[in-house]
Amino acid sequence: MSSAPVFLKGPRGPLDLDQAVVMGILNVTPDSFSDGGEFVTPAAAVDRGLAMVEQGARILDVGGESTRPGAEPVSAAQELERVLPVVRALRQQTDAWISVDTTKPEVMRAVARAGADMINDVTALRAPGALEAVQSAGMAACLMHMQGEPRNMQANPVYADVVADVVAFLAGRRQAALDAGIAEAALCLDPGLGFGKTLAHNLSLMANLHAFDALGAPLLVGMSRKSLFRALLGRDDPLARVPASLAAAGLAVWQGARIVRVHDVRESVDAVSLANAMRRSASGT
Ligand code: PT1
Repeated sequence: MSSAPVFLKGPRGPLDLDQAVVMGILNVTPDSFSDGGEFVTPAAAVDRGLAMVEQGARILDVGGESTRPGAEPVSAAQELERVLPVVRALRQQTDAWISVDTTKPEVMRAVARAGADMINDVTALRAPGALEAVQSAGMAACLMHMQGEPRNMQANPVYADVVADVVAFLAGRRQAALDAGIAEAALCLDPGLGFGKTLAHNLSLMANLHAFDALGAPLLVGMSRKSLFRALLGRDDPLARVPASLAAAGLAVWQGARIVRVHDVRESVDAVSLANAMRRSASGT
């Protein structure tokens, strides 16, 4: 018995996701929560991105607007000033996929011209014009679930049934993307760990990733260094959350996640490789 190939379709061709891959976080914001805004100049961000590719990242996720709890929005002009030079330079120097973490259609259109492969949108392409921007560029997209907005999302998150609610939301956004003419193979989905969720909500999602199989799209998850590990383990320092983040990455891939979004690429590649090997062993391949 062989299962269908898993891949993501982008403007330059497919990204093979038969084995799960690591997406490296490349923040170009001055207020990034767990890397201290170290990588703010374009040249330094590009070096950091290329280093992550050497460490085994198959996707770089370039972000010019923080979406962590409490973050304030930035203008499209500000975001483009941060992100565009980095995307342009990376495109000339690597074949790895370039994803851009943005919610703004104006940014989506500009980074498409600069060679980005994918839009990672924590608002699941809900901004007016976002679906069209991705569709017309032929880019891939990650549609993520969030309750509320970054500024207030952790105030009092409430769900009837968090797993069922998030699955239903993603099914609806996937359908909206298909209706806008985006290819089925260009979509991946993300439960949005830490985005309007209590520790119990996050754990429920992390323990039930199989519930997302029915959606018929590769799953991306991001839990790297997030405050759910402070809530669970009392780790105030984001760096002290790395061991649990690695375990969580492995457990997510074991349950079928195909992309894990991480700060610590080298270490995460090992965790993902272990889980990939265990899945191959379990399936007899
Ligand atoms: C994510 C994600 C993202 N996370 C996708 N994109 C962030 N697709 C940015 C905390 O609780 O999971 N998936 N883009 C970062 N967001 C957060 C959220 C950072 C919560 C920190 C926390 O500490």
